[in-house]
Amino acid sequence: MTSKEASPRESGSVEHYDVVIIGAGVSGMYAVHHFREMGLSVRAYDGAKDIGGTWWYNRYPGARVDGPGSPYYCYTFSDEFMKEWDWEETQSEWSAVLAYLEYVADKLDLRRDIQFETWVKDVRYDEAAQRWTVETDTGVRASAQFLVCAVGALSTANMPDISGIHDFAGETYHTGRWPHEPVSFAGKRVAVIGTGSSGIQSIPEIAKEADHVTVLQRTPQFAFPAGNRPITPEEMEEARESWETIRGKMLAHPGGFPVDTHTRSALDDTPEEREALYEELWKRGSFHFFLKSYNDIAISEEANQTMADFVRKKIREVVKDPETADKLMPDHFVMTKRPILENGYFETYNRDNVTLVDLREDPIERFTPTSVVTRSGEHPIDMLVLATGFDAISGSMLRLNPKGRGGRSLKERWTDRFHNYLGLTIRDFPNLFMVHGPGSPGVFYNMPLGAERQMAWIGDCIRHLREQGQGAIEPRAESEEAWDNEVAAIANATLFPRTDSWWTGANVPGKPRYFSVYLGGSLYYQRIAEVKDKDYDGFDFEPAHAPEGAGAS
Ligand code: N01
Repeated sequence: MTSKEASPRESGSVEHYDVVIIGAGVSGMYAVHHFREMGLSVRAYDGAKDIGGTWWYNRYPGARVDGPGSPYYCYTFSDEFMKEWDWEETQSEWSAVLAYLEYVADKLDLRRDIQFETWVKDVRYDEAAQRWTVETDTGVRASAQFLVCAVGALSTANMPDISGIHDFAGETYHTGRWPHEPVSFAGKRVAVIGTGSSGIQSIPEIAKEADHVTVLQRTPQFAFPAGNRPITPEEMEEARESWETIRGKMLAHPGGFPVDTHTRSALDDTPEEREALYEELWKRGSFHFFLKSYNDIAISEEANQTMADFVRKKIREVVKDPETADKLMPDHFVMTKRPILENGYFETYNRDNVTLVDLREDPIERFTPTSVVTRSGEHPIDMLVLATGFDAISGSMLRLNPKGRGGRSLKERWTDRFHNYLGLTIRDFPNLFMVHGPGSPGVFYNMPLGAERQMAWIGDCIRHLREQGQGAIEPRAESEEAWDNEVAAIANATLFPRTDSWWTGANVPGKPRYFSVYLGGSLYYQRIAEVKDKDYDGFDFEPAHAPEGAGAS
């Protein structure tokens, strides 16, 4: 692969780049490649020791791709990767995804433009220079005309605010910050808080080894068979041969996956027909249940109930103790919390060494150095696993807390809503671009592909600015308002906002409570292309204060 990257300049102790990228996960890695290919000088910073972002940190037992899976959770821009890389399972383990990302990083020699173990402490916009200045905890300082925040939609761990939790003196781990050293559960009594994807993936694995597992469940969840299986060499070969067609399908599909879209309502079928389809998809596992069933499960209460009842019935069939099964019955609209793929989760409750505590009836009252005490009594424990998720979508941007025009911080700007335009830009924060942030399809889209598509738009925008002799771009206030209304109108036509979830910010106390994801799927990419084609409609430009190259690289 060719690269025509420019060199950075140094002045004093400040390094100058065209683009600074924050984060070296799936999106940040692609950003390094994309902007380098444009001939821009780039530098990425990441607090971790190596590439991978969320895949670097989420290495708890059982962690796997819990989406439509391999081989389509991957970069699509290089035919070479598709030709060379063999995926071995449909729901790849975290280590296989990380191995793939390492292969990509080696292939593109990405690490030479990434500085690891470097936490960005402060980023602020210098209005006179029309540049971002970056301060890091290693003392490295940088300046760039453009700031790309690839900080991760699921990166900032949500530490539960449970009174007395710090009184517990035993080992404590968060699934999203799992240690790189082996963790042994053997002979230990383990409590797990949280039954989202991370809890549901890790609990069966922990239970196989631990002396006892106490699951502290706040909300019972719908979970579907992961249906993980090996990918045969023939299947891999077939995917390679039809890669062009597959890629075309991914680009056309609302979620970025190579599957046909739903065509009919659940209510068009008789109960028998529905049951037969649900049964067939249940047996196939993975995301087939959502991608290949009906088009109105997330829209119509009645349609939703047909699927919800089916899954509740399946849970009852598996869990032998009726009282435990009762506690496991989800009572929200199915799909309106992130669907979860499970590998033996419900069967785990048939084991003698697993106890389920329903926190809604039996809340945590306190911790002691050696136990968790709920209303009904004391549970002695040696280890606490927090599978409590993330301050998702907006949390990592707020943790970065850039300071824009007039030194105003993002925390001050985002008190009530996550104001943005196109899910990419924010007023008062010129030349700053978000990837997978609020207002974009982010977590509702195949994330590597989404990153490629957002980066293409950002690259075009940078090129436009440079060609037009402009120094800065930022959205107008009315553009942000109109975009917010568009995002809300799409979401409000569905059942999603009616359930408490990390999509609505309900998992983090004090967070603005609304559905901030653009739910229009691939329509989003049409919308941002329209804005570009209309010469960046809805944006204000500011002419370059100095010719490009003076103060910029
Ligand atoms: O987090 P979650 P996650 N007291 O927010 C509970 C992706 N992912 O890490 O539902 C008690 O879903 C909380 O309860 P409630 C995937 O997109 C991908 O599991 O808020 N309980 C919930 O049960 C996923 O959706 C992969 O009432 C508390 C749990 O903790 C997303 O990441 C693997 C609590 C958190 O569930 C997040 O999943 C894993 C409290 N104070 C995840 N606070 C792969 O693809 C929270 N909870 C590999």
